[in-house]
Amino acid sequence: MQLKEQLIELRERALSTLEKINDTKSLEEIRVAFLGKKGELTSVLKQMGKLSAEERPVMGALANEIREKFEVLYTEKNAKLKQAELLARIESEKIDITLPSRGRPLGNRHPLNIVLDELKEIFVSMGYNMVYGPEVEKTEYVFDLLNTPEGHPARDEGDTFYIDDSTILRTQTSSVQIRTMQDAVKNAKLPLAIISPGRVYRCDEADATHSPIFHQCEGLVIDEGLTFANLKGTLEIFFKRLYGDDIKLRFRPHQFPYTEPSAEVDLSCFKCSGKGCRFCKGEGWIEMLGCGMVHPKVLQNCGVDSQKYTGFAFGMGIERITLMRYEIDDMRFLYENDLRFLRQF
Ligand code: 2NM
Repeated sequence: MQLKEQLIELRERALSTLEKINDTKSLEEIRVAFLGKKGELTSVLKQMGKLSAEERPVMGALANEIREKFEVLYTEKNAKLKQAELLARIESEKIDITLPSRGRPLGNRHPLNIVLDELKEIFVSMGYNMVYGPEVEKTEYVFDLLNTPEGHPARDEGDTFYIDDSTILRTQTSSVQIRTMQDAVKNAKLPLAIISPGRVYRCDEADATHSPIFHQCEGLVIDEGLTFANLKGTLEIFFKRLYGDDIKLRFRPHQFPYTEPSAEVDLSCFKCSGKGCRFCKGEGWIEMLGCGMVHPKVLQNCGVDSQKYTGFAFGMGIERITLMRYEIDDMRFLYENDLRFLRQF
């Protein structure tokens, strides 16, 4: 076949194929098959060498015209198909933003944290600072400096989680008070008033009133001229703020190695107001905390001048305060993470 006829046949075929194409992928295939390095038009052009000098420019012009025509149609078609494909994609990926969202239910605070926050708020409003310390402690800070020597029942391995001979999980937060007193002496920061809320550990079987991990808040005030009257007044204000003005406090003599004199404090029963009921086991009173005037030996152990300063301290269990606050009769509810319980607060 003559080159001219080949070119014309090629043009008819290319243009009619182009006409029928309906997607960009096939369009690209056609472009390669026609104009690519090994494309049909290219291979026809390679035969130009065989032509005579007169024929060559004529055929060249025809080939160029075919290529230009193809390219114009190709560009038009490509734009049209791309636009159609984009629209199809937008349609298929459409998101219905009018659907209502699934919602994220808000959680609520744990009763222990509600009580802890109230307690902090009351003491901070009375001028106390909050201090924290390590839960893994040296026996020196939890026992020795607190006037609790070796052999004392409070150090018993049956009650305390020992890590080694001189390291324990703290059984009370008093080690924070010891560190704070030492620091206050070193940096001339006396007088001081602090609370030390935190987690403490004891080898107890979990039951309605015990847990091996629980929370305490201890307090310590050191100043010149403090007496037991200041301690009583402070605790009275605290519990009235927490439970209301009707609550009564009863101080019973007690013994702690780190305070002298010491007392345990009972509160009038929230259920029966002192008449005696199931909750207070007929007593009318519920034991709530321990307290006392800091033992002069403890002050001296921390470098505090016990001739110049006196101090009072107290310690209370957050769980016990929480149970009473919300009339919960089993401590285990606080740890079971049962939403039916937790959602009530
Ligand atoms: C209690 C009861 C009574 C107490 C004493 C001290 C310190 F460090 F000042 F000596 N801190 N905490 C204390 C006193 C703790 O818990 C039932």
